[in-house]
Amino acid sequence: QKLRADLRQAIANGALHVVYQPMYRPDGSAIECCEALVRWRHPERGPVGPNVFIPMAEEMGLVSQITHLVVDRACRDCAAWPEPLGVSVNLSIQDLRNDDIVGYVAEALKRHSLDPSRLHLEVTESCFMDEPVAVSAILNRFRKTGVTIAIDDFGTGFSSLSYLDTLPLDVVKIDRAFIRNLGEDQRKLKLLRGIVNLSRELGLKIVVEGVETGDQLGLINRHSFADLVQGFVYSMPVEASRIVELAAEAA
Ligand code: G
Ligand code: G
Ligand code: MN
Ligand code: NA
Repeated sequence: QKLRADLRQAIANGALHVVYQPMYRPDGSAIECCEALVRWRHPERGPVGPNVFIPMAEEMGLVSQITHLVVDRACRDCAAWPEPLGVSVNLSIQDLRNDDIVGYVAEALKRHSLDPSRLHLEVTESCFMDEPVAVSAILNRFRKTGVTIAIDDFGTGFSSLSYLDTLPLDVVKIDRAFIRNLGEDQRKLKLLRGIVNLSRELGLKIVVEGVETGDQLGLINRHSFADLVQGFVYSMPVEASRIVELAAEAA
């Protein structure tokens, strides 16, 4: 209960922080985009993870305020990075229940003079399962404004593969569950190859998430499974200012 009150106050005070995790070309030769990840440092408890406080904010009806904060910071920070480096923001299902988000995003892009194509929005599979019609309507409106749309945590839900075709998607982010134990598991490998081939046929870009080891990266490269790689093997989430250095080092 106290934690909820503290969260409400942190949101009101803008006391949340945003870090960024780069998505690299598979050979490490460039960073193309960075995922914005929100952080909360509680004055007494220390860091509280978004796995804890995002569901709380959703229950409290406050998650859209967090989204607004993250969108604004992400646009501001990305505008200071070298072009065409992009930034990717996670949306909650609650954001997609309210048309206001489309206008808010457009204003944030204008406020920071950021080209819409540099902003990516990540929506999880479960959003589509819950409310496919409403979600696809709002994503279509976003698409018209020129932002890039990604489906996040792909392969963890039970969504129909037909969503890949019917929704206005540009990017598929394959969940890290697929990457774990990939080396030993022939069936997992075949499943991953199927998803990758299907996505490519549909013209979607593939981000493989949660790549932790050199072995995993090697396997992904041998099979050409990724257009971009995100994971600890390349970088942890870092401060916005560090992204410029990492981008220069990669090049
Ligand atoms: O950064 P970390 O691995 O702790 O994130 C845990 C979860 O929280 C992930 O599923 C991630 O998508 C989610 N998350 C992180 N930042 C945000 C955010 O700004 N908005 C929303 N809705 N989810 C976020
Ligand atoms: O659900 P989503 O994909 O938005 O979550 C991103 C989260 O994954 C971030 O909180 C980030 O901290 C975490 N993450 C990023 N790279 C790795 C990785 O290589 N391994 C693991 N286990 N988690 C990662
Ligand atoms: Mn994500
Ligand atoms: Na994910």
